[in-house]
Amino acid sequence: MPLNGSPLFCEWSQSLSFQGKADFRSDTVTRPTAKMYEAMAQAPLGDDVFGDDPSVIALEEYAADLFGKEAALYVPSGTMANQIACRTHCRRDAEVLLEATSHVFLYEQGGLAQLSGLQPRCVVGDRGVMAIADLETLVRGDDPHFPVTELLILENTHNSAGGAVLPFDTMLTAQEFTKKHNMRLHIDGARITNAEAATGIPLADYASCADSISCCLSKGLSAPVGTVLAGDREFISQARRTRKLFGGGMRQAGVIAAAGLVALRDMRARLKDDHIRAARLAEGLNGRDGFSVVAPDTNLVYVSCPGKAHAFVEACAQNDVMTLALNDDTLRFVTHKDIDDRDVERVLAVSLT
Ligand code: TLP
Repeated sequence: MPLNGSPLFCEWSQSLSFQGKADFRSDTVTRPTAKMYEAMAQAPLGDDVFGDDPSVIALEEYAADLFGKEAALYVPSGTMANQIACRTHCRRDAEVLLEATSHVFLYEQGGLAQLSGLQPRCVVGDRGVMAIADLETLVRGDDPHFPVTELLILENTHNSAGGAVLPFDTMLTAQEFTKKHNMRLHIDGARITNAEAATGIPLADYASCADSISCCLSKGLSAPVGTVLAGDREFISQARRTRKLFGGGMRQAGVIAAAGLVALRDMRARLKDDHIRAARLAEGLNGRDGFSVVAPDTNLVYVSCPGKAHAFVEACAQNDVMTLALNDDTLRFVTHKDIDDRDVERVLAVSLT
């Protein structure tokens, strides 16, 4: 039965509203679509730890195909996908090269060390882009004093670099570099679908550069929860073991995977609308009140506003606009499905005076 007309759906859709607030804190706040609720209500279920949940299997097969990889794994979050990938790719005496402002390094509680005993080695990038040639000197020689340089992580799009799209050339160079040194390459592709929307480069092309790639379903794609991790069959089978170790085996997970499948199939095409709104917001905020904003590639708008971020968040709140101050000098606005043109104008109407 279609859910749209049912009383249950009406109840749900009321709880979907942001009570009149425009929530720019993250694209993670996006609510599921009616089609997702419908898919969830009708999802055939099994037990995913036994490997027999048809809705999880359907999502994993679709994701593997979309990313041009042999297999994929459904996991609860982007953080878990990254941590599973690192743990699965690396031996215990390994070192991981990654960008100094990457999500894995900054925002995952030092999980590489906490969960897997891995040593991170950071490289400062330019808008998130590491100069791959500079990594050559970081590869450790064969010496029992040293950890083994085993993994390189790239983040695309790069969150802290303002949702910057990593140039495809950089990804190809990184692939060459990792192959040359018998290393693995993981892409934190939490927002790789935003890169796809911005460049038109197919997800499978991005994925072909790497040994593994994650893709969040719960950000701009609007599923309530979940991330897919794709790679070759052997990697995914080991990753499935690691997922269990990390407590990510989810039983009747089909009920959420069904929404994830709708997200991956239907929600990518609209992401460019978020990019257009982000560009409009950036343009409108740049130069006012001493703010400066670099034109965004995708849906993240970082605003440099020395000493004014908390005051602006407060002024926004007075106008039913929610946003984040990363510190008192930097604001972040994120556009997504539940932000429309009027919401952008609401931000632009906020004044500090
Ligand atoms: N990013 C969140 C916060 O954790 C900062 C956000 O609101 O942007 N990789 C990247 C590049 C991310 O931006 C995020 C989430 C993750 C991984 C982790 O995803 P989740 O939140 O699902 O664990």
